[in-house]
Amino acid sequence: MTPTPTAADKFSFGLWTVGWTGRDQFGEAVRADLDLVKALNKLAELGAYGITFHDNDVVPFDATPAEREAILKTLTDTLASTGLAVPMVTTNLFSHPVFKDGGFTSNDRSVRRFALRKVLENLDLAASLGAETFVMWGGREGSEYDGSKDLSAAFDRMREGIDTTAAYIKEQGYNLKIAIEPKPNEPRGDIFLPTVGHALAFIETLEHKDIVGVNPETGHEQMAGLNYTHGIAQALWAGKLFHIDLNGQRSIKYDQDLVFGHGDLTSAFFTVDLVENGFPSGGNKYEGPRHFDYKPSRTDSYAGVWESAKANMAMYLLLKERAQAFRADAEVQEALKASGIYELAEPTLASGETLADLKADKTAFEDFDANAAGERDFAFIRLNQLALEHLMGARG
Ligand code: 3MF
Ligand code: MG
Ligand code: MG
Repeated sequence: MTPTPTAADKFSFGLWTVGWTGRDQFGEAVRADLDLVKALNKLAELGAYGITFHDNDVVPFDATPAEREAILKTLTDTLASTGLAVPMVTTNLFSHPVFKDGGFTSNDRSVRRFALRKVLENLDLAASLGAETFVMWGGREGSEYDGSKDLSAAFDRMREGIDTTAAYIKEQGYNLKIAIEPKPNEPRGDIFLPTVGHALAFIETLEHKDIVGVNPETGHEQMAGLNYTHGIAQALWAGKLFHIDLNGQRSIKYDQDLVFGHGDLTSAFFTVDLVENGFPSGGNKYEGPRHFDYKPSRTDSYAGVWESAKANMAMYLLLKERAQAFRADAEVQEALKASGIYELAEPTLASGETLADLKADKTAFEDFDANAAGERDFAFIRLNQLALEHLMGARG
């Protein structure tokens, strides 16, 4: 039986996901435009608790102020009638030709000033809708040719753009945090801040780093051959996991944006295990939305689009059931213990122990039997087999 999602599961969807009409590099749209009211009604009916959007997913780039107001009225009315929340808002600084060399890091200063204004306008909207996270994905911030950018100046401008955005949030008293979304490439040949690690290091250089974190996406890390669970774990550990984009990716290739779990299923199991069950010995826990950022395959009609929305939530809930059963299994607990996983939480030096104490402790070095310790069987294979048996529904 597939579990039924409820608002308590905190599932949210980008409007650009179910609303993707299938236009890609090689082909035209395969589905008609999706009406805003219909999208919200359908997502609420399927069990989502929230929606997210780029400014231009809702209000066209060239809308007049009157048109903007009318569309936003429809949006707020439909949010009220469906009960859907808007936990996150983001700005499109990548579609219009003006952003072809980036927004915050375009070589053209007038474009950078325009990008900043576009972001400020959208922050006002985000705050008015009660959003708590403002995602910044710099899809066009990057280059195809290394000689086309002064890279040091580009990082200065990126820092200026994000610090100015953060300063505005504080000045206005908005309850918003910024989450930088890393991606290695696509649409630019190389995008600045390509991985979670690059973004975390960059954040440390900001004046307003207290309200800036990350929004890691499954496929973006996996496109670079990296481990998504490790990425969100490091962000969590650093207190910087403000939001997540869940989807599916099969190995290092173009950005597939598959349904969550339809890519690397084993990795998805450990992602859900971490998000739902936390670190084995405690630590920071992710409490934010379970947000899906995927693309319904262009082979499918709208019936398939709604199936894909359901599939994301079903995959998550099925993995959650299995991850909970995994942790609750006495044999797994015993295998975890045997693997030394709880020993890792014990500090290497005892509380108050000095380096002189360590040097004086002959059992740590002079009398330590490295050969005997080298023979320890951590039994990680058995532990992983137990995890996979749970994943496959073969146990409990
Ligand atoms: C691209 C993405 C983006 C971001 C979005 C901010 C269009 O691969 O993942 O989606 O998620 O711009 O949330
Ligand atoms: Mg993406
Ligand atoms: Mg994304």
